[in-house]
Amino acid sequence: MVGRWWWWFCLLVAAALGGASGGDVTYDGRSLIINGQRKLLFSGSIHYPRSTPDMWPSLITKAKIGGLDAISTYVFWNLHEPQPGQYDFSGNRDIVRFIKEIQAQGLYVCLRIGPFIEGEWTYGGFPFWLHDVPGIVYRSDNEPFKYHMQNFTTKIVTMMKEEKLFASQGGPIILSQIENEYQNVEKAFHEKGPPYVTWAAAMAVGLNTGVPWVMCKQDDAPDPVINACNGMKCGETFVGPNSPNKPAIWTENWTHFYDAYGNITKIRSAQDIAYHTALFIIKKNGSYINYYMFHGGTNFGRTASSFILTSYYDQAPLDEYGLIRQPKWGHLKELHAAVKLCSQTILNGVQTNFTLGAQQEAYVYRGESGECAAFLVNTDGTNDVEVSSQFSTRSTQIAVKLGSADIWQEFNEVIPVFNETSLKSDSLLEQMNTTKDVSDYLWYTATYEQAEDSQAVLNVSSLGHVLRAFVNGKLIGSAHGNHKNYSFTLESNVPLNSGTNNISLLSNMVGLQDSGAYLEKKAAGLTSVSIKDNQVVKDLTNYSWGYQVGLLGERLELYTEKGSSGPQWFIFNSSSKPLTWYKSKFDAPEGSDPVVLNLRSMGKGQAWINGNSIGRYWISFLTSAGTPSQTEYHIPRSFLKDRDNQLVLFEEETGDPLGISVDTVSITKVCGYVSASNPPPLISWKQSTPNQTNNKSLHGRRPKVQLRCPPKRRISKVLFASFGSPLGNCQNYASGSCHSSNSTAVVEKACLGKRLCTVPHSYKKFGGDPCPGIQKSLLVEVQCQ
Ligand SMILES: *[C@@H]1O[C@H](CO)[C@@H](O)[C@H](O)[C@H]1NC(C)=O
Ligand SMILES: *[C@@H]1O[C@H](CO)[C@@H](O)[C@H](O)[C@H]1NC(C)=O
Ligand SMILES: *[C@@H]1O[C@H](CO)[C@@H](O)[C@H](O)[C@H]1NC(C)=O
Ligand SMILES: *[C@@H]1O[C@H](CO)[C@@H](O)[C@H](O)[C@H]1NC(C)=O
Ligand SMILES: *[C@@H]1O[C@H](CO)[C@@H](O)[C@H](O)[C@H]1NC(C)=O
Ligand SMILES: *[C@@H]1O[C@H](CO)[C@@H](O)[C@H](O)[C@H]1NC(C)=O
Ligand SMILES: *[C@@H]1O[C@H](CO)[C@@H](O)[C@H](O)[C@H]1NC(C)=O
Ligand SMILES: *[C@@H]1O[C@H](CO)[C@@H](O)[C@H](O)[C@H]1NC(C)=O
Ligand SMILES: *[C@@H]1O[C@H](CO)[C@@H](O)[C@H](O)[C@H]1NC(C)=O
Ligand SMILES: *[C@@H]1O[C@H](CO)[C@@H](O)[C@H](O)[C@H]1NC(C)=O
Ligand SMILES: *[C@@H]1O[C@H](CO)[C@@H](O)[C@H](O)[C@H]1NC(C)=O
Ligand SMILES: CC(=O)N[C@H]1CO[C@H](CO)[C@@H](O)[C@@H]1O
Repeated sequence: MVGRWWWWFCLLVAAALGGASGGDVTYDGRSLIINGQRKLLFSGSIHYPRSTPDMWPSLITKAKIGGLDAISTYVFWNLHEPQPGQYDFSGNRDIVRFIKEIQAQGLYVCLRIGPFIEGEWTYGGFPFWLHDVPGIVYRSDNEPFKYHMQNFTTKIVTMMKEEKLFASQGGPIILSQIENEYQNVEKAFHEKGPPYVTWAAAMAVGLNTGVPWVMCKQDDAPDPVINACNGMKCGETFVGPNSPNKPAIWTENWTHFYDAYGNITKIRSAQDIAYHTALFIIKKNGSYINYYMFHGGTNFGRTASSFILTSYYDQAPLDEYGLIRQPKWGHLKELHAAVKLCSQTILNGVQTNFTLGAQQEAYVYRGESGECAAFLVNTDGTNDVEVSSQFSTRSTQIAVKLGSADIWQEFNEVIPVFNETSLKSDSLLEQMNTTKDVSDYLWYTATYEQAEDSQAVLNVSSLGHVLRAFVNGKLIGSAHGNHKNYSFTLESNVPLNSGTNNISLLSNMVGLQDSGAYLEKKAAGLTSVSIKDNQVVKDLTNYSWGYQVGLLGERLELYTEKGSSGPQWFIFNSSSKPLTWYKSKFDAPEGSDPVVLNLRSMGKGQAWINGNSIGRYWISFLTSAGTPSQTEYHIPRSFLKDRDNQLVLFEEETGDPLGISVDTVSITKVCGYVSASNPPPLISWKQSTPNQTNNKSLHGRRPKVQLRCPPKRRISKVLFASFGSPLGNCQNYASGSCHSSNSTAVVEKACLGKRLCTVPHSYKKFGGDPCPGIQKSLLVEVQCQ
């Protein structure tokens, strides 16, 4: 998609800048109106529980410098109300603190209450206790559900009002969301769907927040609720507001796409995001664009939904750790700055458009006093037009190796047997209904009598997600589903002893499902078990089963300070067994670079630092390229002390903890590229003939390469510099046939020892034209140290 681009041009700037707090918020067919003024707003999603409170200020600052006007967040019901009527707003659940931090930095807030949020968040944000409310049918015209939805929505709105956080009260919240992409499931609820939409809208509006509500992906959102678009290409796909006096709002312009275990990250280019954003403004009269995500962060603990990676939207403009990701962040920043300069003309002017070429169009906005703004759009997706770009390379350095056996201790999880379990049933129980989601794990145990030793085949079907089968204490097989299909079967040879055999099947969930209709009816766990012995199949599905919810290590809270200092631990035994807890200690790496736990040598499990879960890990689930989806797991700095940090792991497979290291992450290289025809020549025209281009092209800015190392780092080395016709791009380059021999010397002089430097694309600077008649580019990569 390199070929598509937009460019802008703005005359007689009528910039109106204002503070972000307070004021009446209304809207018309063009935009939100704040304090009587139309607004063209860029927003970005940052979810408070996917980072830590000490990270919030810098994430918000980087969003603001990147040109955002607003931060959008969901509200996470299952974090806030883990039990009915018991609320938790501590630590990274402190939504009021998060919103006040945004306010302090002068940005607006879009509060997406839901309270169904999907969001790749376990159970779509619903607390699991809803499952046991008698007669409940989620997200439909159902009294028990509506009661609890209203109860929680009211709780949040009341809290916000008490803290005076709505714009109508002088606060930063300018927009709220009720429900989430309901139209996707509405049909499944038949006649219970439409009245629910009407009810949800009226309930929300009745809470009198003084600011507008939106429903995303709900084309028939009832007045005065605004229908909004979600997706990657709202500039092409949005059907438009359902009333001429509602503005076009894009609540989720996906900056990337979420990742599941086994998936290869699909990168969405900066140019593609910016192109579709510009298109939405131009073609759909868009006036509010939210990037989903601007910062993704981390699914700590058990908060990821089924099969979703612990790392969330690492490819967003701010990466998982909050580091700026180039070129995405910088390219969007330029778009924002460009649009901002002309936003009043765009919002209040009259648009005309005309053709410049087969696939090039110009869109011109003219204001009342003659000011105008133009966008040039190239829809040609095939012809390569390289946009000037800045790249950064992130790398990890090993800080602490945990490779010596004497720093580790272990605890072998006990495999339960039938007669030691307290919960019994004559059938295979549904997993979530049995665990109530207090643990990922449920043991199904049985005994099996056998006349003589034999080789049999165990056959288990599961609705999800992972199974490890043990017979007489030995692992005989494992199997798992995937993000597309949670179901799977396990078929495994099993040696049976004469007499009583102990069958212990560990069924393991990797987060609850976050989407779809009738979530309350979803099922997981085992659905059939049989043993085939001597061609005779014995069906054990309706059989005497004993259950254990969770692990012994969980009951002992081995991951807490207290549990990890208990007497259960033994010295490390290098012959690793499945289902083993490991613990060790390490000192925090010096400095302030983000810290990760590199679990490259492990299989699957969960990790805790000083009692805080840093999430599930799954190294052994390989992508089609044969690599793990994620090996580095974020340890927020605030989880660490200077010395003696307690690391506890529960490993389900036979991982080797001696291969683990604690690493730091930093931007070590930055690269810039610019070519002569770049930026594309801006056009000017006479106001009387707007469809005529003046063939005298104007360069708005002199092309240059700008290099910027992260804070506290300086340019220590020029890795590559070529003024001429370098081949490739920042990710893969080489010198071309034309190359100024002065390239490296010129860049070294301009850049070495500096944090920031600029190298103009100019013959003079390089001591002359190295190859007249050939179009020149400049590509520079430097090391930051
Ligand atoms: C919400 O429910 C709780 C108990 O579950 C109750 O104490 C509270 O009054 C309810 N709030 C509203 C606004 O209905
Ligand atoms: C994972 O990859 C598969 C195969 O390419 C694709 O069908 C699926 O949509 C991907 N899932 C996610 C969550 O990216
Ligand atoms: C955008 O707004 C203009 C002026 O109000 C209107 O003529 C045009 O139809 C709108 N375009 C879309 C796609 O709604
Ligand atoms: C002007 O814009 C409209 C709406 O996007 C489009 O249908 C039309 O083809 C455009 N005209 C030109 C000349 O680009
Ligand atoms: C379980 O069965 C074994 C023998 O199969 C027996 O030794 C043990 O006492 C039983 N445990 C319980 C709790 O019944
Ligand atoms: C959950 O368990 C209860 C009884 O324990 C049963 O009545 C109900 O049908 C079960 N629900 C599901 C979805 O299995
Ligand atoms: C395993 O069990 C399933 C479900 O009962 C059955 O469909 C399948 O044929 C069985 N496979 C074997 C090899 O017995
Ligand atoms: C089954 O478990 C019981 C209780 O732990 C144990 O006494 C017995 O030896 C086990 N049987 C086999 C064949 O391992
Ligand atoms: C999911 O996997 C199960 C077991 O492998 C298989 O029977 C089923 O057909 C699959 N479902 C889909 C939708 O692919
Ligand atoms: C725009 O161009 C067309 C043909 O190229 C011409 O007929 C028309 O007069 C022009 N419009 C203006 C306002 O100059
Ligand atoms: C390098 O710069 C010097 C002047 O500073 C100039 O004479 C020379 O031609 C330049 N070399 C190239 C290859 O451009
Ligand atoms: C990756 C992905 O699912 N992209 C989707 C984004 O949304 C557009 C429509 O808005 C779809 O066409 C894409 O497939």
